[in-house]
Amino acid sequence: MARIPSSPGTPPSPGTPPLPRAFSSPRTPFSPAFWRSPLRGPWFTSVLGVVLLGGITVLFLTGLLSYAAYNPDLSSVNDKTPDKGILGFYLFSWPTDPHWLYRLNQGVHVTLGITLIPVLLAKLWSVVPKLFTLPPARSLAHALERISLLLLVGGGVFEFVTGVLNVQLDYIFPGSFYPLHFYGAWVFFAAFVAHAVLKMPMALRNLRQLREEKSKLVAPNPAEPTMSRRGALWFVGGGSLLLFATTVGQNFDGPLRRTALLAPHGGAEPGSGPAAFQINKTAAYARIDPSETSEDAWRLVVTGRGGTVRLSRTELSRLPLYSSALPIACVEGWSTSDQWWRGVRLRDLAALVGYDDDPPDVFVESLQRRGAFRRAALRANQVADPRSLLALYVNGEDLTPDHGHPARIIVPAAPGVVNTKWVARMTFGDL
Ligand SMILES: Nc1nc2c(c(=O)[nH]1)N[C@H]1C(S)=C(S)[C@@H](COP(=O)(O)O)O[C@H]1N2
Ligand SMILES: [Mo]
Repeated sequence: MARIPSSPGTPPSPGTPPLPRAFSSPRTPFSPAFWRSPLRGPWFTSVLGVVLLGGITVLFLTGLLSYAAYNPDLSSVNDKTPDKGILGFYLFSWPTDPHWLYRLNQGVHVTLGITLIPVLLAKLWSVVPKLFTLPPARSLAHALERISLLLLVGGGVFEFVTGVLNVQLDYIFPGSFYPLHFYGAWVFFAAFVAHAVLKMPMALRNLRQLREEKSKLVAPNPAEPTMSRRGALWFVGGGSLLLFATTVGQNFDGPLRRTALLAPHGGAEPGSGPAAFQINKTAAYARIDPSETSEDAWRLVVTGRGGTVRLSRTELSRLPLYSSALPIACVEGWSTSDQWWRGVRLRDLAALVGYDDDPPDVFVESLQRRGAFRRAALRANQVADPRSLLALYVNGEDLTPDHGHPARIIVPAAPGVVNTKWVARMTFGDL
């Protein structure tokens, strides 16, 4: 984009007027003349800033909601950030309506986050001379401003990097991703709010008058322009559009999913047939031993105040069965459209062990022996919802091993994480 001397002291290219003495070599990033792009200036920075103001606010809110969706205050197994303290002040019982609530929330969070990457990078590029200002601090107020800038830039980059790594590398830091991303979000957002409050009036002025104010961002010795400012914005916007177009498809089925070239859960659906929708962890990955899931070996153990019941899969399939059309919506931002699940209502299982019309919370454990998502707690409102099932079938066929055979949980509006697969044990009541 901009022509920047490759090394300090590079002679000016032919055609460039000779430099005033003050701007000539030696040049380092600490001298304003080092930064020569004519694109830098208050207008360009302000446009990007306003886009990020809206976008990052939505990212923060959907991120907080995503944490609440786990019902972390219900049970320690749901809480991936147990030391959150007062940062959990806003938590609430996650509802079961509308049934696509988490799908929408997380689709927006991840898709928007990825789409904003070019805007974030352009914004950093546009203000990079400021990061090199010397002296580092002229006064206490200036020192505080620079520290907040460091938290802003560092926090922003950290949130985008941890988010993308988690999506792309499939829980590269199991368990630790959540606290990193959660605490990082609070630090980043605090610096972001301070920055927005301080800069907003100036940004609005910059946008309205469309002429260059005196600003440290304007290169004192600009290079020849290679594109216009509007052209640069279109370039950034085009990058965002490209990322959006190659990500958003992971929230849909069929041909649309195949457009999600950048998403690990994009592309073609796995296999064919009724169970050909995305799989998070396969049975082999979770080390589910087929000998433990056979009709003879597997028993569902249900416990409550009325005692314990053990049911084979055949016995379960003779209980009243119901259907619900519900999606799988993963924290990583991919989701399926509604699938037809068929199985036993969770509240009917509660009734079997002593809770006739007051279904309580339930703690669900999988056959899986290792892994952060082998157990989860569901709240009473989720158990009571007639669409919440212990599913035995999906789309008219037996569950496949990868989708949780012999039985798996499916709950409306909830994150994929609580839809425990290969269920072995359910404990109703005091968690
Ligand atoms: N036992 C067990 N259940 C699990 C998981 C797991 O790792 N182990 N992953 C969960 C997550 S994170 C998601 S998104 C869904 C995915 O369900 P699917 O593979 O059937 O699409 O299963 C959930 N159930
Ligand atoms: Mo997930």
